[in-house]
Amino acid sequence: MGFFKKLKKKFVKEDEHVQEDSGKKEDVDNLEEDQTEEEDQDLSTSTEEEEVQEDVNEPASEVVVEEPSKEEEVVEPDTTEYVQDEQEEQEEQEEVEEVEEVEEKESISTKFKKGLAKTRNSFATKVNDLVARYRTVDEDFFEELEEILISADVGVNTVMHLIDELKMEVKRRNIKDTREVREVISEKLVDIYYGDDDEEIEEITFNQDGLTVLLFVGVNGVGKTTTIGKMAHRLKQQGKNVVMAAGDTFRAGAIEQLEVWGERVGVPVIRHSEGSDPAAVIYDGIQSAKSKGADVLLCDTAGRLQNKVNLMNELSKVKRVIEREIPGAPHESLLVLDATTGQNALSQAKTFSEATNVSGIVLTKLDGTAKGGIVMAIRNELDIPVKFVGLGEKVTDLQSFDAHAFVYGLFADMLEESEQE
Ligand SMILES: Nc1nc2c(ncn2[C@@H]2O[C@H](COP(=O)(O)OP(=O)(O)OP(=O)(O)O)[C@@H](O)[C@H]2O)c(=O)[nH]1
Ligand SMILES: [Mg+2]
Repeated sequence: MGFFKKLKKKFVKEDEHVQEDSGKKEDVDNLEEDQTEEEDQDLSTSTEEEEVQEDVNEPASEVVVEEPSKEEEVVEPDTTEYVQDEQEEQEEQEEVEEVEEVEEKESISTKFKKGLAKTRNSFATKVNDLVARYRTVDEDFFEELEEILISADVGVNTVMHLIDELKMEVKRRNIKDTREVREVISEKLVDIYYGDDDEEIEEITFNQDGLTVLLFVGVNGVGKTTTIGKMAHRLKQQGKNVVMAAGDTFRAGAIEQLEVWGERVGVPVIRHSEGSDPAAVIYDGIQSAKSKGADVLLCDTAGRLQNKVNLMNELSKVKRVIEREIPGAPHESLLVLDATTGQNALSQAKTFSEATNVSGIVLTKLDGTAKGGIVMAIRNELDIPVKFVGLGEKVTDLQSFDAHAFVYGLFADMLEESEQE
């Protein structure tokens, strides 16, 4: 099967695919029916979550949504009845998760397609134009393709590798028509992204017994605080109990900014006053999260201090405090990079890696650039996984990175067009 067909099957005809794939079409249907019935009878559970979601989507709304999770925390009768309840709840939860997973899959393709519109428009236009001008695949064709890929920020080394692979594949399959090359490009991009790794989406490594601490680092303005807000929402949707710590005590207004996010997504924020020691804030954050029995602590940090050395020293100190309080923490040090800064993002990654041992990257503002190819460059030249991408400013615009969805986002128009051919 051609690669476009595969992507189409996965993303365009996602509905059928998801159901076929899981082999549980009926289960899912039944479950949806069950849920509607439940919703009719009992408006207090899932409907409440939907309302929360709606509020969250409207930044202007001032509704603070802390209550539902608190109520859940408080219920702890130690009777056998409770054990049964818990079992039932767990089963229900599993069912709900299954449905949510389906919904999540459905939205991923739309999210990536929307978020990558700028890159797709520029990249696809150029590729289509190239294909129109060259009927046959030759050396000049590859040279121009190379330029297009470099202008999309794919990164010189990655482009070289990609072009070599393409040439081999074209020869192997004896492809003469340039139109067919588009499909091979999409396939090779995914291959090169994953390399020898399994095609697995890398997400957060959670602490299996106790509090998971996620540290967010990156230069000023890249989107750390915004990402933390989005992440808090995401984790809450997954049923996790989240706390945030306002570790940026340097920039004026930084603490308040995180508090606004806290209110918006209904998550408590641990803060000190401006100018205080960030390591002390994070320490308090850990104590507070532990005493609340929270699952995840999200730590914001400053993007700029008096100078770079100070910033790196401060981050190292914060990290040491976290390590001392919880062995094995931070469970992730996520470096936030702004996709619109292009190749400069690579040098930022090198600097931060020295101070904090970056475990993954969050690439923000992919929606704001026509050079989304930077994802490929980061993955290939840094060998650090891109775990999440920011595809917009809304609370729901943080997505876990999936190379197939990414390539689908880049080639969506061509895929749809190829259906008509
Ligand atoms: N379009 C778009 N904008 C984003 C995204 N992520 C963040 N932003 C915007 O980027 C700007 C900066 O975001 P912040 O979260 O304040 O960045 P920061 O890294 O915390 O900055 P400092 O606190 O100054 O270090 C805000 O206007 C955000 O709305 C994204 O994925 N897409
Ligand atoms: Mg910030």
